[in-house]
Amino acid sequence: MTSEHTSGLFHENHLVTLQQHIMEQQAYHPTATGEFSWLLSGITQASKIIAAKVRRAGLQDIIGSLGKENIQGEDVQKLDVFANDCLIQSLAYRGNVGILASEENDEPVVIHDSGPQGRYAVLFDPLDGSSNIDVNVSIGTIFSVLERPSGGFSRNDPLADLLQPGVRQRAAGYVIYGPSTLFVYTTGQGVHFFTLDPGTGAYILYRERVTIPESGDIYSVNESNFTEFPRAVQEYLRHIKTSEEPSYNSRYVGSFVADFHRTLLKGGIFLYPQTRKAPGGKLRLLYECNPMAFLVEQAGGMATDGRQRILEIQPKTLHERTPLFIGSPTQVKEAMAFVEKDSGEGA
Ligand code: P6P
Repeated sequence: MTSEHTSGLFHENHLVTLQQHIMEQQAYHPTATGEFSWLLSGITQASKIIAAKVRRAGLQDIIGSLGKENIQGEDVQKLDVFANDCLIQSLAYRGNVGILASEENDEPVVIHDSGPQGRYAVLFDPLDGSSNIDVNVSIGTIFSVLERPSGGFSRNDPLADLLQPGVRQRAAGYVIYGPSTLFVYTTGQGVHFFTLDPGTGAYILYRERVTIPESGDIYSVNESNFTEFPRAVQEYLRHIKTSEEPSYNSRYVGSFVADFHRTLLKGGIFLYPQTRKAPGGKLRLLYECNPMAFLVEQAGGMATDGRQRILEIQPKTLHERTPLFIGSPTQVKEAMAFVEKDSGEGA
């Protein structure tokens, strides 16, 4: 059957589910037997349950706050807790996940502290952008997969197994709960998009080896923090606001997964620099910035804290934050040039 006879949902004339695609990826990881695909199917299973809940949020008492704060000092939404429980339940019984770490849990959750069952660690933000839930704006789940350096044999120090630089990630991705539910992932062999087919409950390949435009005309930043940004960032923003070639557009959803996804598709730059309120930046290194940095580099883009690759930062604590400049190489390099120039002058 030639391609013009297919609905476009068919990849090289056959429909590819996420499971098939992950199994194909196994070929690149000879050491990872089917267990890697089994682990990722734990994430997709949880995402389908979360997606169904998010879609019905207005019909059930699942919108709004639980009236308590998480370690980040943020108001915990009911759907945050639901999503967190889903991911922990789905991943705890994969038989190869030793440690889980979540934005919603102060400490890591140790599932298997020894043996091959403990081979992988999964870190996640279960429902990023949850403050947007009650205004029906896209939100998402972000995940990062590490292999425990001890090969699953814990040194009774789960944190040591988690505090690895982003270059060590085995897989990363996100689910965006928007007009459609998309699963985006990489295992180091490119970035791939899958759409959840509500009719069958299957994730179907939608785009393979997605690349970010080399340059883009959209910048994405919370402008209300302008006066709190470092001088170099203010200079950079003044520069792009007066730029005519390209003439920039501003887009800011306030949901990292949505802002990142648009940047990946249309190019440009997303930045969350340090501010007075967040002197180390707001976004978390291990389960927000590292996964997105892995994805954007796999798509040909860049991610830095203004000075160094995000993926090379050696984490010191589980919930640490970092300033973030991420997107098309042209825009990220230009932003870094302003930061470097400023530090040169400041030196
Ligand atoms: P601000 C959502 O709370 C979040 O963690 C990210 O999803 C988002 O990019 C950021 O915070 C928005 O922060 O300070 O602009 O509201």
